[in-house]
Amino acid sequence: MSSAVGAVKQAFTSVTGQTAKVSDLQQNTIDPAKKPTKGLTTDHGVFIRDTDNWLQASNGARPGPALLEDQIAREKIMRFDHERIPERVVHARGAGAHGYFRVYDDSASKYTYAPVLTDPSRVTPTFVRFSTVQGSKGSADTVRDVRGFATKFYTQEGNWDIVGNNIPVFFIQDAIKFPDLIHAVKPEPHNEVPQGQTAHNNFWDFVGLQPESAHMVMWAMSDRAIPRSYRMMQGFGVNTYTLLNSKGERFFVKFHWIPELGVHSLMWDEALKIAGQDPDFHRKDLEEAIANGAFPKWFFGIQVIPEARENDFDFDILDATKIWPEELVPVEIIGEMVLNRTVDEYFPEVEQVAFCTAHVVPGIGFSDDPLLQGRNFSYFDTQISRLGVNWQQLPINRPVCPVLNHHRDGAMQHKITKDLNYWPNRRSIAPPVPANEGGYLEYPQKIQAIKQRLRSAKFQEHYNQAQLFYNSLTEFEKAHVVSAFSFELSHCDDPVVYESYTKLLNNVDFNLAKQVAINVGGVVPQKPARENNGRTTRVSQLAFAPKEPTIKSRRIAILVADGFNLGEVEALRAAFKAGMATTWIIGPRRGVVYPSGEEVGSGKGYSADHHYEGQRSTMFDAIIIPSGAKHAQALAESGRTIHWVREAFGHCKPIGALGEGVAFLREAVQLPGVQLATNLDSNVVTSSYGVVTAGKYDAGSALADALTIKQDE
Ligand code: HDE
Repeated sequence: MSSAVGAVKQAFTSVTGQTAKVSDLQQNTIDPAKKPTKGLTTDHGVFIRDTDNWLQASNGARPGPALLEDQIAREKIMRFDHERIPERVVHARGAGAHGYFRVYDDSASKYTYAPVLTDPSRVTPTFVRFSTVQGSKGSADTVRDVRGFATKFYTQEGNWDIVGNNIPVFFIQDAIKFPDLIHAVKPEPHNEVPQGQTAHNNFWDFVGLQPESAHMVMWAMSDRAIPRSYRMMQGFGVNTYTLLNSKGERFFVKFHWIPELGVHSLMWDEALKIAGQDPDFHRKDLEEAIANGAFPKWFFGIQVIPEARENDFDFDILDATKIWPEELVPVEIIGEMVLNRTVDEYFPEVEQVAFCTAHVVPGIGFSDDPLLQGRNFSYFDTQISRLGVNWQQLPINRPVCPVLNHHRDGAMQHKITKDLNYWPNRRSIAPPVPANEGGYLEYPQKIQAIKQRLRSAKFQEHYNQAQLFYNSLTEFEKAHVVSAFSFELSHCDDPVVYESYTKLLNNVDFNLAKQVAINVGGVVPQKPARENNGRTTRVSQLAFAPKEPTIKSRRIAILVADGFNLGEVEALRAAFKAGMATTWIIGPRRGVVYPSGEEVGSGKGYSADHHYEGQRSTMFDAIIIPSGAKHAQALAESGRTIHWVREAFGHCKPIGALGEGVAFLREAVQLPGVQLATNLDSNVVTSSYGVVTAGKYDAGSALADALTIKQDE
């Protein structure tokens, strides 16, 4: 095993991240290393003598009929037959990790009395599950899709779940539309195609007839839907919740997660390739970062609107297809979450974790957001069919505070609760708790209403914010949106579908609609359908760049052939390690590669982690080509390595080259505009198009710094 891979594997097992929830889970964790028995047993605890041969009636020379009587074989097979549970109807594919949440101070106490949001001395354990939406459990990670970002806070007052996404708005305004939306999004019913994509007639048919989706579709066609990493995406509660303070005042609130590392995406071409090269790319990325101690971190923010300002906006603050632009309602950062522990076993933790928007704690409440109201019903209901009515007793779901009530029985009841099981009862078992002692208090909201089905007036406007979003992107982000629409609509073969969507797009942006319509054969608009309505500041991903550029947790490849400069590679590795990046040596073979001065085959070499085909440049954030005459020549003679480097350049990755490596790079990247170092004796760094080169390496020089160029630049 190569050294870097070994280090990662070793670190996986040593990460502890002990929180109250992790200790709680340990009651249910079996560690075979601690030898809980001397060996194999049945589920009822009897030692098993032979687990390889089914009991049979045989004369010993040849097999005879298998005997149904073999209770050990039967248990083994029957238990296996039922290993699967239904996958989630949406968000089936996911990855999870444990962590903790804390607030910086009590500044939110003006809005809420929930200790999880106001008590800085508390460390609240969390579990987060990230997911894609459309694909099934076995689909690829890097598909174009919305990402789920669901957080369970195990607070001392009970569990609180923010079941959010990485996009701040949603496709529909009323929960009753959800089954229609998801039927249209999912693979088409006649042939179950496509998987992990929305590039098909039914999705575009639906959203074309459903203009309230326009804003969300813009986000889904942007770079947000192909994140570089779960660790580099924002999270949003999306729905409007409420906060209640100790004076009994109510506030409307939206929840935000902002990643410490900034918001970064893959390029579409990379995403496509990684889906084949490493379908578990995001899952592994999360594990690898935690294992290396580069714990993913998000700042937690709230946007707050007091009740008195509820009607002050030209959109309805209960409409989940709208953001609250930050110029109007700033995000107040009040805390942070760190993920510091990978799971021990996927199924009991990531698969069985079950979120529910209705899980709130005192001081936090709901609003009349019609999407949220429906979600509050749906999540509990879906867990019943996925996990059974006692789903909240599962180790990953149970709170860290005590639970006592009069709910009883049901499949897989794990608790034995003594005494009376109803209220009121003569012994005062499990009495209700008054609000001043912690009982959940609903806000006494005044309601004067007519029972009816409706969309209120402000819910009828659908294009202002779709346009605001597009206007606020940089030119290259806009170009990506044009390509995404063109890809998706090209996969629709029904002209009714692509013609109607290209028509709709003109309500968002004239140029966008024109370009997409030309590309896909849609309806090319002749003039803009409406006025252009301005920009907002915190929508483009560039707005979230970290204050200090960082290489923390980035994957950097050093591309070598026999004859490379060993001293340089070792110095670079040390520099990257200090910056908490991981370095991967990619060579002509996994195993020994020979530096200059060593005879090939002498056995005295340096270990490569992968060969050129094993991990392509798509798998890395930056690549480096060190010096070494023979090595550079060997690289230049291989079509494979030239393609490897060209792809990195095409994907706008930072590329570094030194000495003779520069000549190879010139060969690979034949662009006249790219400036490369020419003097082999000089340590002066040239830098253009994200390509940084120098004649020779100067330990700690500008080169390592230059390599921190952000991916988006
Ligand atoms: Fe969900 N959603 N959803 N959703 N959702 C589910 O619950 C639903 C919506 C989100 O990692 C299901 O446990 C309705 C918005 C995430 O386990 C189900 C509506 C947002 C996850 C369900 C919505 C989400 C789910 C399926 C419209 C972003 C995965 C399995 C009213 C704020 C959680 C499950 C995990 C999962 C229903 C809309 C996020 C069926 C009815 C808006 C992250 O209950």
